[in-house]
Amino acid sequence: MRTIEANFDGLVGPTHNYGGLADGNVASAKNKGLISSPRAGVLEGLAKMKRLADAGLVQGVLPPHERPFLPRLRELGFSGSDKAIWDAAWAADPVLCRNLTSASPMWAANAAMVSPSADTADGRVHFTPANLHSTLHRSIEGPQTETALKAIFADDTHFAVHAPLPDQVAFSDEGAANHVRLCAEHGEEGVEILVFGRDAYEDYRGVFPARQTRQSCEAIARRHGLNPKRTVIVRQSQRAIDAGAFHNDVVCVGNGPVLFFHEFAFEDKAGTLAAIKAAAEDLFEPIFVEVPDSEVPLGDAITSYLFNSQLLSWPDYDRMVLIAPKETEECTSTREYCERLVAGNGPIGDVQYAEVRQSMRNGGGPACLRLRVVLSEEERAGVNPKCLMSETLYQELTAWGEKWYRDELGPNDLGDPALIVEAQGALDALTAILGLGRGFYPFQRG
Ligand code: SUG
Repeated sequence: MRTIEANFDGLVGPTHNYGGLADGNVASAKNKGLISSPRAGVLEGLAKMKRLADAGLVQGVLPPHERPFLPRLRELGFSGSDKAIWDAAWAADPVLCRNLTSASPMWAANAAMVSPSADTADGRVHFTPANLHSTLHRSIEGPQTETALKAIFADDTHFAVHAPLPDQVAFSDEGAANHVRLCAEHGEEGVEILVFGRDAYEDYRGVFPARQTRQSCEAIARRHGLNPKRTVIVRQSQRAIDAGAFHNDVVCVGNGPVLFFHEFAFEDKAGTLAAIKAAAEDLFEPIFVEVPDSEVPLGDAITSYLFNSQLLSWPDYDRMVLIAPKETEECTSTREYCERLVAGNGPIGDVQYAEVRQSMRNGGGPACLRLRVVLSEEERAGVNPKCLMSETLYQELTAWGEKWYRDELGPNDLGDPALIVEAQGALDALTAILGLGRGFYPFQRG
């Protein structure tokens, strides 16, 4: 039976904007206040999904969340109609309102940590939705992500969708962005690498926050039933975090036996590589593709997002393909590095550039937009088929985005209550397209 790696991409939401909300994310800070184009954003995302589906890869869709998130305002004491709540909240606390309007669930790599069935004690695919405790605008994502995963991976003979970790700073968790799985073949037992930025019990001092704790990684490994012998929990380098690598996937990506990473990705590089080798013993020989700082300075890696690429086993091709953002092509050091990379005889044979500029301006590259889920054929048959990309779904979602999404959204447009009506209309229509069931979103439950 063939086991594949599916990519589930977060659909860019109707309120996509540049809020400057993510501390430690250089692009988010730099582009704060720019005019966004939600329509261009959703179409770019769909084009990327279509490209992978057309190549024969399994591609899924994760729905955007309800934004602005009025249930939080109700919890915080605002009452009345949606418009009354929004008008009052916008007048009283526009910063809070902006935080509740971010389309950040599009970055599906932060939706959850996922362990394939080949790695787990009970032989099911395990998901832990991320609590995203570190940022106000993302800390509201976990419960809706859990609902979405349960709607898409509903069959509990194959799938275990956990609740997010406790919403507490010690268990701060950012999902698969800090997780790499190496293996010989997707369906075989692999090595799971969980990367944290700080220990919850230390007095962490950095230029920027370290979003993932060691304790959250340990808890996820336990609840997913991972084999301790095949699990590596390592520290991201503070140097990388301080330079703006707010997730490990800004400096590292893996696929199959290949780990592609920047020289300064890990706090203890030698120890990390030795631990991975030891964990892979008897399974496969890891292939380390290390990018030296002398060839790609850390700053270039972060602005170009070279590592925030999708490293993919490509149908009918014996080398891997790296889907990198256009910005990697536009940066001299990374473009030249990629040219040398594919000209060599290493495991990566092709670099293709994808235009995801709307997302990139918020610090989200091709790898941020996708959640990887390894699925056997049987497991795949248990996935909600309406969420899997096809020519028909692509056409439907394109028409849907063109109908409902604004071409432009500026910082002050977020105060417009008409945006609530539009966003809810769009999500109502989407619920039907993706077969998620009425009542999927809080606003549909009344
Ligand atoms: O959490 N940006 C996201 C980007 C997430 C990228 N994900 C991965 N690396 N996997 C974040 O920093 C910016 C939102 C704003 O400023 O409007 C934001 O949340």
